[in-house]
Amino acid sequence: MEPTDHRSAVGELADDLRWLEDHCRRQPDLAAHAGTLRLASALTRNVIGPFLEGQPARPLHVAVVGGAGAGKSTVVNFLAGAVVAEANPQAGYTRHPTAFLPPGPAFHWPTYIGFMGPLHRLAGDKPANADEDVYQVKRVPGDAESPLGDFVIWDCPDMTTWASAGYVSRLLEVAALADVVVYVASDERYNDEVPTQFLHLLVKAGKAVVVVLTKVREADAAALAEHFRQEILGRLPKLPDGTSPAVPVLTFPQMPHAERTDPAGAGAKHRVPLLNQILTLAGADTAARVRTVTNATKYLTTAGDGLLDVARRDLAEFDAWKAAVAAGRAEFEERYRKEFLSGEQFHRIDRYRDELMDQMELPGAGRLVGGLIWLARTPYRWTRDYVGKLVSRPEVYNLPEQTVLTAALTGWLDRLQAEALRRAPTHPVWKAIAVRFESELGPQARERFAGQFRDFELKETDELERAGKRLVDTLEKNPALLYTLRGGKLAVDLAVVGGILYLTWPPGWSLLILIPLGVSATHQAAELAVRGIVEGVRTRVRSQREDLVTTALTAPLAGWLAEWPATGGSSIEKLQQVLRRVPDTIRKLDERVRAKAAEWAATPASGGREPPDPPAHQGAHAPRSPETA
Ligand SMILES: Nc1nc2c(ncn2[C@@H]2O[C@H](COP(=O)(O)OP(=O)(O)O)[C@@H](O)[C@H]2O)c(=O)[nH]1
Ligand SMILES: [Mg+2]
Repeated sequence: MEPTDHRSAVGELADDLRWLEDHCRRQPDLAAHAGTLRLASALTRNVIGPFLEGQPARPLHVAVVGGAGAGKSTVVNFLAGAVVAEANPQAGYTRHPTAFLPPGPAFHWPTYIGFMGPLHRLAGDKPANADEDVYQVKRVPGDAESPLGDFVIWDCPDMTTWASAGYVSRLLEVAALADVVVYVASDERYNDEVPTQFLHLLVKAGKAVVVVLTKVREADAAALAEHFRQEILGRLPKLPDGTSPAVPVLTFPQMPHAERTDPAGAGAKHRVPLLNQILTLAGADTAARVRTVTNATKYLTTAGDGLLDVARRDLAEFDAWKAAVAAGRAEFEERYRKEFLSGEQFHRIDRYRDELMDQMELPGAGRLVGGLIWLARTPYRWTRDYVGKLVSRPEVYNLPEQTVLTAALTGWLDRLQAEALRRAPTHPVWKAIAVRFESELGPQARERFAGQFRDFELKETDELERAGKRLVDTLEKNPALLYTLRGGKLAVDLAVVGGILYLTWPPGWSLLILIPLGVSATHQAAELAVRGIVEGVRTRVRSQREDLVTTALTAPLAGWLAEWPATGGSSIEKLQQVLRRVPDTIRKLDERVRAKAAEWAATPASGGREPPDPPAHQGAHAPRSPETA
């Protein structure tokens, strides 16, 4: 990859995952999966992109997340050491994320293109409940040296449902960005399903997570923390090395108002352990950032397959459509065979048969002998025609070919439409087909078929003509064979007559019966031979016609129908593209991140942070520096 190739790769991957996310959002039962995809695309644009672009490690980001009313804003205030976030009893009050920058000199806010995706930085101040795709940046007031001096602290919207495209997406955007996540759960709702799923997702995505259980009665603290470890964290999948992910669990007690609103003073005894945990977890800046980025690519690499599951499932529906098209085609061909081909006599061939029989008759002088023999066959001819009329069944009325083909096409399309309608509620691929069937697919298919049919008609006439001609031409172009046959027939006739005369000598009245019988028998034999040849031709023509229907009509139409849902900028076309492209891009970015991480490791690491200031409050827990923890 060229030095700047990562930009297009990052943009492409983030866009592909975003597209897949939107695609999933259209299927309500895939809301959680859409969330996973959102996290993946946000990791790409907010973590991998800036890292490859050479953004410095500072500032690190700590995101405070959790269910409604869990105490997130309260925890944000404890991290900041001042009341900066609006703690509000109203659930779902915070609708967009707010970043709190530490006091002191402004630091470099990431300027990477695509950073935070669709979220715009809000200019000016807005209440936290403004429900827009924005984030706010505020500064922690005061100029005290804060222990989290190089962290941006994010207060996030609640995690209550996967189904909201709005604030869940904003939350995921920030969660992806975070180097450390503080997951807040209150004593009364610590095992709510959706926030727990969210916690699991964050841990699986390799985020450094600290859990804070709030509003816990002092007496229950240890037991609750243990219970949480067992029940909530215990359900997490093990790491590849067989250990469980290390997620520290802290408890915040029910705090009186005075403590809650004075985190650096009266509340410091609760604050310090939390700060310690975060500093411990984060470690040095560069190390923290490298871990955030490498965990992000690791997650994308291992979760990539799962992320694309939906795309694969959709393509499986597409395959089901193709199968329905193929089944319809088979039915079409079967119907053509049954309703037309089996009953079709190709009468044009009979004309060639008569021509062939005529050719067997002798020309010139031979015609006199032939005429006499013909005369002798008169009773046979009459009897044959009479019996023929008696035994021949009236010809079955065969439907015209075009009628059969048109009906078969209607059957094929009706069957497909019924299938699309039946499956429309189960999957968007079918729904899209069903919606566009009446107005687009049906008319377009008929139009194509009509065009193909004209072509088919020309070819079939041509084929029939050629088969018949070949029959007659064989004799016409081969005079030796023709004369042998003619002479042969005459010779047999004469031999039969001679034989009868010899056997019945002296001639009597019986000859009048025996000679016509004899020459009729030879003629009948000749006619049977010709008929056999002609029937062979008829069979060949029939199978040629069957092939022609396949190559000129059903195969091209089936091909077109099968691909129809994947054309015209449809989602299937895009799905195929995404499925091809995403694993490839993830691999490229992974390589690039590894290389860059190795570069960072080679340069002297920036040092650890100062431990938090000892709290003014008496009896507080002694702060631990990250190095000694
Ligand atoms: N009594 C008491 N109330 C708390 C405590 N922590 C949070 N609260 C209240 O719980 C409500 C929700 O807290 P908040 O931090 O806004 O939660 P968020 O919705 O997760 O941001 C607010 O009214 C807080 O004042 C606590 O320790 N004790
Ligand atoms: Mg809040």
